Amino acid sequence: MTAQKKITVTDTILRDAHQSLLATRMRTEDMLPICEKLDRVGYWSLEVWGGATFDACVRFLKEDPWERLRQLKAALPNTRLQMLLRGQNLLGYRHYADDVVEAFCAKAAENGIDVFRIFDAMNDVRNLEIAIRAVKKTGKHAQGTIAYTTSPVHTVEAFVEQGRAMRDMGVDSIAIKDMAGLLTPFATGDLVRALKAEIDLPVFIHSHDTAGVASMCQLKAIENGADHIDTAISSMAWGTSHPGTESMVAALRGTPYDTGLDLELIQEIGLYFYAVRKKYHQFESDFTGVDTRVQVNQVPGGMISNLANQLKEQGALNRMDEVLAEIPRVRKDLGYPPLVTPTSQIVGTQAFFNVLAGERYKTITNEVKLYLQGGYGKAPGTIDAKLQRQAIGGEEFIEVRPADLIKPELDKLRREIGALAKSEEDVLTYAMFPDIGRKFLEEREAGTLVPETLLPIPDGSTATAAGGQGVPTEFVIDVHGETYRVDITGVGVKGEGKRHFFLSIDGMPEEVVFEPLN
Ligand code: 3PY
Ligand code: ZN
Repeated sequence: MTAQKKITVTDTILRDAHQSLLATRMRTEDMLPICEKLDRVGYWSLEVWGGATFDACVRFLKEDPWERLRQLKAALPNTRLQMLLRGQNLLGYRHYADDVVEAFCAKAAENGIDVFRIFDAMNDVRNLEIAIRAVKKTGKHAQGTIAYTTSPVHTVEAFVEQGRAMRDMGVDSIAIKDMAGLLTPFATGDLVRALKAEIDLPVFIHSHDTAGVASMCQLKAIENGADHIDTAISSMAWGTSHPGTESMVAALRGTPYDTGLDLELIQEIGLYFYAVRKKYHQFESDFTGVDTRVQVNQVPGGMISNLANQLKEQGALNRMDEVLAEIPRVRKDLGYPPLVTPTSQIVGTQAFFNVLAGERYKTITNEVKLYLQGGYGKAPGTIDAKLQRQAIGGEEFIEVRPADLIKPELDKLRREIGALAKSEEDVLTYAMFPDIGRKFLEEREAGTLVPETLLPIPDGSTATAAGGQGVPTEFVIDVHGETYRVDITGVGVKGEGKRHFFLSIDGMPEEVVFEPLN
């Protein structure tokens, strides 16, 4: 008889679930009403902040992300709040100076974060060190993360070595972060067993269900000693999101691994998010369901939808398969980086150019050049030497930790943003995203912050939604040899004489305004 070992749970509903399914668009107003119930479930933590949520708040929702955090903290007094931090990249796409990393971690802790999951896209532990140290200084939980991927250099031993290095930096736990859904059940069992044998720390499993096998991975992980699983409430689970919370709670109930969570309460919460999800229907896409192709091309769902948008803009959606085939080749040339922010974008965009230009590396993006120069850290495998020479010529290769070359920048940022910043948190918002951060602070000052428009919820009859019974609302149109499917999803009136039509063109939401000519 196996001894009782309660498996603890983090629910990702307020961060990764909507980041994975709804382009990170869930608003705070849809989170707060359900917090009282979420707080009673007994989760080990709720992931509520970080990843792309900071960017989405400032860019699209026109919400202050710090204020969101404070409101969630007040509404969830009994549950640890967790965030995803991109190591030295914090919540942005470049490395920041150490003083910004330190200030950011301190402020995140002060505003309510209890658990920091810290990863680096290259798994270069030098890029984790400052953030781990800064979190430890606050007394909060620092979780070291393995960004899981598969390649000839990503062996169990290499991951265990990374685990040891993070343990030596003082982390409180280790997360296996499988952002693309590449884990398979038996590989998960082997990895967890090896980590638990070497490292005396709790192991957390974060596995996206893109290939449809994540719950099997979690079960194998648990059988091999994992302590903790990440899930998402069922109305925003599976596909590119996570195994459903209710399903995992039910699967483990009455076993030695019982989570002890209140299934009926979670089911009530599930109904709430079922309704909330409809409000964001315009952000649903064809790329968030189960797709086993990820096991072959290693391209995560979020990355596929970005590529689809890029290709669509160029009228080249028909070249998707070529780009998907090119991505693993670029990844190999770059020494097999895991595909996660920002390397997913770096590799994806280069693959896009390689295909559309009709010649590989005819154009090399600035980011790929910086990567080949060592500007994001050490590549896991060997970089293609010819490509590296072509990209960086005689320029120097960066051997040191990239942020060693960045001077302290907080004072300069403070001066630049001046009186627009009303707090140190505002300075950090500007630090993360100088353009959209400044715009946000300017609009706040002027009282002109307006969130992007949400399309009306279809009531099941598109004809009614478009404003006329029996009027056709779905069309197939041909433009210059390309065929598009157009659905009219809604009609509004705004301003004098202007008429707004909400369309979906090949599944992408668009707003078109018709104006009278005179
Ligand atoms: C992020 O960096 O936003 C992620 O969710 C990575 O998986
Ligand atoms: Zn994730």
